[in-house]
Amino acid sequence: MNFNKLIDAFAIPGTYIGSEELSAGNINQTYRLHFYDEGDAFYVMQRLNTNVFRKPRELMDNIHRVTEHIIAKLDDVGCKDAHRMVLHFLLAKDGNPYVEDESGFWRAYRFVDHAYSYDIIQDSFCFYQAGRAFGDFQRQLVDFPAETLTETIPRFHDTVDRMRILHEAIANDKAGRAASVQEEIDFVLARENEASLIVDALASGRIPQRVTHNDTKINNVLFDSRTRSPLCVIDLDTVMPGSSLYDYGDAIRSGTNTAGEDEENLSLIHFDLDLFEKFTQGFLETTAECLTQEEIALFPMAARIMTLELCARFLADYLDGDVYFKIKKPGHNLIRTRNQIELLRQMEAATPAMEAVIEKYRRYS
Ligand code: GN1
Ligand code: MG
Repeated sequence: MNFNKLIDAFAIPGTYIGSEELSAGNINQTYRLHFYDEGDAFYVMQRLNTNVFRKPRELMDNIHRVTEHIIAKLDDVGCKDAHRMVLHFLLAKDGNPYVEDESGFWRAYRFVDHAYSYDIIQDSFCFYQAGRAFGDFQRQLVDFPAETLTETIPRFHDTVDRMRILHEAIANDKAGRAASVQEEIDFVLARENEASLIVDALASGRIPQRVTHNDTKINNVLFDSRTRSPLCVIDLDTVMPGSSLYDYGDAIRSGTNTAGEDEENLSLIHFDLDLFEKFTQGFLETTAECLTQEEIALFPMAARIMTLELCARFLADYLDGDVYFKIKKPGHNLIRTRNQIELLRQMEAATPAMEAVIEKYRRYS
């Protein structure tokens, strides 16, 4: 890949040395570029998948304004490590935070060095730290006018709409798989009445609309490899107006499952209440001044609804013939569906215990 034109368009300083592809992401194509500029300097150059993200300019406008807002806040408090505490996107010579050319839609940001992330939680302290990181993100954006952001993927966490899409997938049965997954379909549809809880609460104004990350999978927190403390949240493609319950719920869904969402052996799936407690503690400590009691009361249901949403999304994609989520083996989306169903079953059984945890930490708010 020849990056010379992009390097020029983004006016990246220093001498370009070389690039390597980073393969972690499932959706975009990502490269790390190495420069020498009175020392080694690294940047990430990323081609956005415009099939998934159909409004790339608006998406970059969202990300750029939100990160600038966080940078200003960090500067205000004189944060020394600010350049590693939030992603810094580069402006192209024309002033836009992206470059479009015949090879695609590109953005560039400073590589965060000496950092790592987890796909599966290693210990409860790191999940506590992740709770603080996602909570900090909410807190830093509490005064950002959410309504000025574009909803770049409409109805992304509208769980009712996700159910409608599942019904459509069942009716169309494009891959001829519906009959073989009747049990999974029944499980998900039996919970359809719960799907509307958050969207209804938002629509009625019972809970506020906020700036939310919307993809708070645990691997989207960067930790400092020297101090092990959280640095920042990454993967800002789905930053949009939403509910803080989406962020809290999806982090619980992805982080409390000790086997991860790709595990096929259902007996290894365990909803870990201790992890639930640690994340909740970290999240509530940092959001104490912004969340309402209504939002906090809905935490256990938020975890369940986000898990139900992923059950519906994975199952619908399996029925459609695996067209959205990348699969690494045959039946991968069905494996993920069954995995999330097992997790949801355990969350349902653990709901009184989750409520007791919330009671314990409510005092922070
Ligand atoms: C996708 O690609 P990744 O891991 O960042 C998806 C999320 C799902 C997640 C489930 C834009 O995220 O909503 O929760 O897979 N992102 C998009 O693994 O659809
Ligand atoms: Mg993502």
